[in-house]
Amino acid sequence: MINQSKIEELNKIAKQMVTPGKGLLAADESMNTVGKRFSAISLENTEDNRRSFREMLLTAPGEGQYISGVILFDETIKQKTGSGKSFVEVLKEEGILPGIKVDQGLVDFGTAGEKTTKGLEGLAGRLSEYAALGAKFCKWRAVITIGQGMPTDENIRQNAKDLAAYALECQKAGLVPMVEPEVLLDGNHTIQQCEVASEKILTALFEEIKNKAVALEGLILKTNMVLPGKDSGVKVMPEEVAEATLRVFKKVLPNSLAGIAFLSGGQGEQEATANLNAMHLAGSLPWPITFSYARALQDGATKAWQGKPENLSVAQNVFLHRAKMNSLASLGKYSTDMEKDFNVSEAESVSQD
Ligand code: 5MM
Repeated sequence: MINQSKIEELNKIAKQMVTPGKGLLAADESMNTVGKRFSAISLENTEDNRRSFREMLLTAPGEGQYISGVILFDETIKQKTGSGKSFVEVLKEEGILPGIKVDQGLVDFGTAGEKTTKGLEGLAGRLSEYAALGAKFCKWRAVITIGQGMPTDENIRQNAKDLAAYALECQKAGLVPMVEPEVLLDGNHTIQQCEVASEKILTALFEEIKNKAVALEGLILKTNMVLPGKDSGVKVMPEEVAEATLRVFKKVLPNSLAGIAFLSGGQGEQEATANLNAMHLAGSLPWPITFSYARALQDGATKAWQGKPENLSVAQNVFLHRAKMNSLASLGKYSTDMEKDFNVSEAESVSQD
């Protein structure tokens, strides 16, 4: 059981994470995932290139207007800018909360391709280390696969139990847990199948959260929007995505949950923005809802950057534009016309040699 004064502190941080008009940047890619992003721009996956990449994202001037928190990776929370300032310090100066991914990646569950997430072993020790480094919140991602006979009830239950166990450990350590169950976009499933899978995992997750007496006021849910599979060939309008997603949330989520932040999951940048915007046009909601994107905030900036110092300021402008569009979407004030105001030709004139 978490005591009341700790719950109040957690609630303060959680509220700050979902401040109206702000959202989160997920910059917690593990080594392999950064490697994939870098191979798209033909950049070697070295420690220094990863540091420069994070520096490009974390030092964009004024990003604290749009970004409330950044999820860092173990290596990144210990790194410094080229001029020697720690990334944690850089974020604090912008009024941004430093967060940290504390799961240790996916492992096989059964033989059909389902996964669970490892990282509970030694978690308490890692949490106190991260808290000492300045982290204020944590993230743990579990993935749910839709396919032949999947997701299984066993996989849903195990992921829900692990997420709840992680969340309780975080709260004991004074860190706000962000629980991230992600129903993957991969596959040719329908939007209805995604809705069913999303409802199942969220139902199980909030049952386990209740069983463990995790304080809802100090908890952030990071999850997927309800969408058809990316190989289904079906395109749905933002209104339909919002309707299906909010139907699940209203059915399953307790009102006292501190907030919700979406992952982008492989949606295009503008698609993720438009879908978030639509959530805010569908009437008032009991929870603040915002973004916690990785790819949908980073892709354009990464392409503009190409790993070249001479592209830094253009790349940061691309990033700031995307952050601003999502900030507006988190208030229901975005329209696609706003994309035209951005000087794309400047972003395209970067050196790619
Ligand atoms: C940054 O990507 C995170 C996963 O990284 P690894 O697979 O390398 O561990 C991921 O948890 C991320 O925070 C969310 O999935 C959101 O990212 P997207 O790109 O889906 O918005």
